[in-house]
Amino acid sequence: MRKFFIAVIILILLLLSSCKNNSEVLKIDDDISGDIDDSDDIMEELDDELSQEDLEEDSDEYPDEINDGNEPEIIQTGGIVIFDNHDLSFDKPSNYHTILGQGGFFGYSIFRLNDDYWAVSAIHESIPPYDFEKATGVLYIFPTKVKLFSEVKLDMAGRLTHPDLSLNAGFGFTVAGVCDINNNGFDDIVVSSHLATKGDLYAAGEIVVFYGGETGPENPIPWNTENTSISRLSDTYIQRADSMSQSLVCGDINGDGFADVLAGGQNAGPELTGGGSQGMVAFFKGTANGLEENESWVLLPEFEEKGQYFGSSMLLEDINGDGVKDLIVSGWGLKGSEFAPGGGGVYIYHGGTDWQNGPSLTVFGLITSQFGSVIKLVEVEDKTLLGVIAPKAAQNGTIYFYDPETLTELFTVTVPSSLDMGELGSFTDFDTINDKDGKTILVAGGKHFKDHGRVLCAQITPESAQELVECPWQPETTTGGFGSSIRNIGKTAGGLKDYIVIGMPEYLEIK
Ligand SMILES: [Ca+2]
Ligand SMILES: [Ca+2]
Ligand SMILES: [Ca+2]
Repeated sequence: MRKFFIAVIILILLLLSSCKNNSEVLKIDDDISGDIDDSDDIMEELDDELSQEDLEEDSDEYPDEINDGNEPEIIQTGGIVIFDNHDLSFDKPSNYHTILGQGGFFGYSIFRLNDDYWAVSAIHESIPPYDFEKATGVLYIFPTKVKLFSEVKLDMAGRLTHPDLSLNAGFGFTVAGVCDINNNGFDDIVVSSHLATKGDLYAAGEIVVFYGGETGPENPIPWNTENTSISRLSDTYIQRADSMSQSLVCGDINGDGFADVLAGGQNAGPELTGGGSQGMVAFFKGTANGLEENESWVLLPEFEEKGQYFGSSMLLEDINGDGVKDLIVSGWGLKGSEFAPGGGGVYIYHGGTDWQNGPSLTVFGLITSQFGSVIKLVEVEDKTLLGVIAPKAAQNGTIYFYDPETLTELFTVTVPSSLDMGELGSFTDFDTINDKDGKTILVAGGKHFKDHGRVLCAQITPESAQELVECPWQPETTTGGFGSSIRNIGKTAGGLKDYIVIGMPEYLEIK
């Protein structure tokens, strides 16, 4: 455990010494919010992000040197909890299934990839586990061909790592796909390494593509570290702390049959007068030989000012039903007008328009509300809504819901004053799931709600939401940042139940 602290301290020093400036250290990760220039605060924030506080206390309590073997051992495993929709009731606890990881924030993000696979990332997991000087990150690929997701175990998963085993690269922060980038009939996946270093450019970021192939006894999952490519920004743009690939989407954007990738980096973009950048989205072209190494073109926000974090999140879906995919880009400091301070915003670029001419639709949040920190398209009854988190709007944040076709606001969701979620907690993620009667339930998490994480529930329709309550089906007490990630992963192959998976990446196991 001591080694872990030394490694973390070295990492923090590295971060502080190599970033463009102090405030930008914090913008590497969209979880680390707030414009803080004081270095004590930075240490605090980084500590928080790396979730060391609990461990630090524990290691003081049980110093390695005098542990006689009788003291409990505390290990940060991380974990996920899986619930099925037949069990989600507003008046009783549910059966649930917990999978613990092997450290490195297992459960940081959760994805449904295709009919056959779903995935969970542990962005700081090491090989071997718990050797924190070798933190490469691991993406666990789980099969959907099981009877019930409640039978899934960690050792059923295939494990993908960064092909170069790069350390502290943020591998698996997000995943896009599946897509067919080389158009060979096999599904490819795109994995972020937004903190990857290029030369002396710390956290410039890389895009790692895993090209799919045949499965068989030797290859239980279609992806492996042999068949990969790495793309990054060209010398024209690449800079320290770009954080490029913190958001990723893929699809055939130019219509040539090869799926392309758009990658966002909230600190990327040409350096502005006075320093800093506004954030940038870059287009990487798919070809028969795989994803091109560098970008072909880029998108920038409408106003030239730093601290807009354009590209912090992205979605690519057909939101107006014309058969062509549309791009949704958020920046949690985006400005709606030249002289207004940034409150965060969302740009929509409709498919078929020249995206470099600017967005078709925009919406902006209240000043300093960090609107757009998380964006997600969710199914509500038979409609798709766009949900946007503004963590600093209201005491515990606000989730705004829009008709994505027009960006008309439909309703908002906040924590009612009757629920005490604590002063610090704000919404960190959300998703929806239909219960067995077909009613849509919004599940909204706060990794600091009640200090260590809690999820709130409300029945919602395309027009309105009931008041949030603590989801009665979750465990009575929750820890480990429970609710920091939430994903409806759908059904098992051939199954009837839907499942929702909730991450608790900071979970501590006491042995
Ligand atoms: Ca392919
Ligand atoms: Ca293409
Ligand atoms: Ca469209």
